[in-house]
Amino acid sequence: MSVKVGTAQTRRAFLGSIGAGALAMSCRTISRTGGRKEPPRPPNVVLIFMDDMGYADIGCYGAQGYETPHIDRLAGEGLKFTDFYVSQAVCSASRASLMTGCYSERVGIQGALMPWATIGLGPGEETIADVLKKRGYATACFGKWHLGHHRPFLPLQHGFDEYFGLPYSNDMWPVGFDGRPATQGTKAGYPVLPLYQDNDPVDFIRTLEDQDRLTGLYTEHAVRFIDENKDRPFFLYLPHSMVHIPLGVSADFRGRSRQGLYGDVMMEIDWSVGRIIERLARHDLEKDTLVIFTSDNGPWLNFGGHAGSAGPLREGKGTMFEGGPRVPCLMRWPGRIPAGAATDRIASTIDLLPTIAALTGANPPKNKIDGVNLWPLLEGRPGAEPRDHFFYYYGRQLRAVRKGRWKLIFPHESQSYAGQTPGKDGFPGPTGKIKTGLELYDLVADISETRDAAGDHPAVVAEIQALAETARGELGDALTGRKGWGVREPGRLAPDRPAKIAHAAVGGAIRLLAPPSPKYPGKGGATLLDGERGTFDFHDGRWLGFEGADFEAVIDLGRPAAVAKAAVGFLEEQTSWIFLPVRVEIAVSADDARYDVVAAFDEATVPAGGPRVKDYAAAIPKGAPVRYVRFRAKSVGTCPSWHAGAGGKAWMFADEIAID
Ligand SMILES: [Ca+2]
Ligand SMILES: [Ca+2]
Repeated sequence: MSVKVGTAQTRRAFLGSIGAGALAMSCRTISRTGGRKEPPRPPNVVLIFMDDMGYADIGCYGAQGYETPHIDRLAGEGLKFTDFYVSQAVCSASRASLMTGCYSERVGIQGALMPWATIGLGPGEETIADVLKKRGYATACFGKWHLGHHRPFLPLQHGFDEYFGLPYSNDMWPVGFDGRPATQGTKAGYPVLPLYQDNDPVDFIRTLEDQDRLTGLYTEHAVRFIDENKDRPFFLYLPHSMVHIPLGVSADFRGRSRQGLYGDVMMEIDWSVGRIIERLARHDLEKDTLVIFTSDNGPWLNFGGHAGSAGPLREGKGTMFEGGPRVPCLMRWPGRIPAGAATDRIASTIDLLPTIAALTGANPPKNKIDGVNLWPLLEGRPGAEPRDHFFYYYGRQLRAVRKGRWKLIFPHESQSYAGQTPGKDGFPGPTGKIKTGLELYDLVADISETRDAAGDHPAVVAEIQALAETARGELGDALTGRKGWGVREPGRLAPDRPAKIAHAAVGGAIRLLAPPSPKYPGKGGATLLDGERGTFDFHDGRWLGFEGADFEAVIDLGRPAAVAKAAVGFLEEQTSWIFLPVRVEIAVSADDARYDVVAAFDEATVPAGGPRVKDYAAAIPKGAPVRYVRFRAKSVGTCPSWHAGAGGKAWMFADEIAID
């Protein structure tokens, strides 16, 4: 604590002690702030991040049917970007880039992490919060994180002092689109949606009424945090769960807009922005605070009236046409960013970290990043163009590159909303597919990407192709089969034991009493004797999954042998309805007829945190030679009463049997 306060005081003391010579040297700084003294402390940063909000969902970007006066005020008193991009038009990839200043390829986070994901943002990655915390900032995240929900990946392990919110998307819950508990399909298999405080779940979002509270809850935390930290530099990251479906809004705003529930939710978000601006003003912090407002990707258009609008832009979320990655962005810092300004220069969320680091005097990350410092653009320096190109990745595919006004799209297959009838009342409609060729669009003359101009501008195509090659070499590209040399691994949860194991029965004969579920068949019984142990990821092909059923396997060593030890491993991942056996029994035999039980383990089924693997090992008493070893495991059968899936079929996952 004292370090943080001390940093601010040190800087203030330094500014107070500079002499005439130093003042002369810093006249450039003073002149661009209109004669005002430099702020007495590095600026606070408030970063408000929407979920699935489209390009045309704010008043000043053309929203219809509701007003957003507080958000528009950020534009009136700051800078409006018309050509601002997220790295990918999907939640986790987009957030990985926002937090690290990197294309998501570089940090190994793709798509939207599911509740059973065992990966997350790598421990070696430095986030905006990390760099600001080292600079002495108080840091907080209130809202949707979605960069890994296991403890090593949560905000407190990535530079934040405080966290409150959902660890992933608000639709990753066992509730149907009608708001009733889901009894079948993918949703039935989701765990109950937890609400975290710091590192632990403190509540659950079980109903649509619970969703109605989220915007208000996040806002109250944000306002309290500003109050508590008004005397020191702070970084407030407010990634709203809205306006991602299922939409939720408080009673104060329900029915207020002329655009249905979506408009109501946007009005509540606008209220929230107003509360934050008011709080900054109350503490006289407006001129000490950079406020940034943007979105993680464009609208999820097949949700119809429950989705936003991309306005003139083509397509939406999940595509790399402009409606997917191009989002509104407003930045306000009175006295430093000219009021009422607009820019059509290219900029991206990946540029926020280096920009903020430069503004605050924080050290940039040790690892290579992709972002550039946008400050020359923010302060309105004539001709500033800190970024002249942008790579549009989706998944591991480099789908397009923008250079200046031109966007070259590479041949790929994409999700498409065009020509589909959207759903309504919170239910999704279908999505289609579209195949593109090599297509060139002039985004200045043709913002909707309607006229392929590749044939008219071969030199532009060639120039952007060459640029694309640099990205493919460094960051990879699945469309051209390239692996990048500059990519880093995400963080992975891994069992605390070697992945490979040598033992006497590798490649041996095994008989299963009943086959595993066809959903998790591995390579059949051979999976249990291949010398490889399962990871924490039950999708890794190394586990045999048994649904609501017991397990029995018999190993035949081929001839009587001296056996000292026999063991078998099981996985537990309760959020995915996978439990340890309630009883494991290991028995040996010389003739496959008469078995002697050498060990039995009873396991109490109790609530447990993240995934774990447990090996059940028996020491075999010296005596008669052993040819057969039998493993029996009794399943808990159904999820216990305290579990979110109470009464549903429980899973049991077995892997490597080791014989020594
Ligand atoms: Ca999103
Ligand atoms: Ca194995």
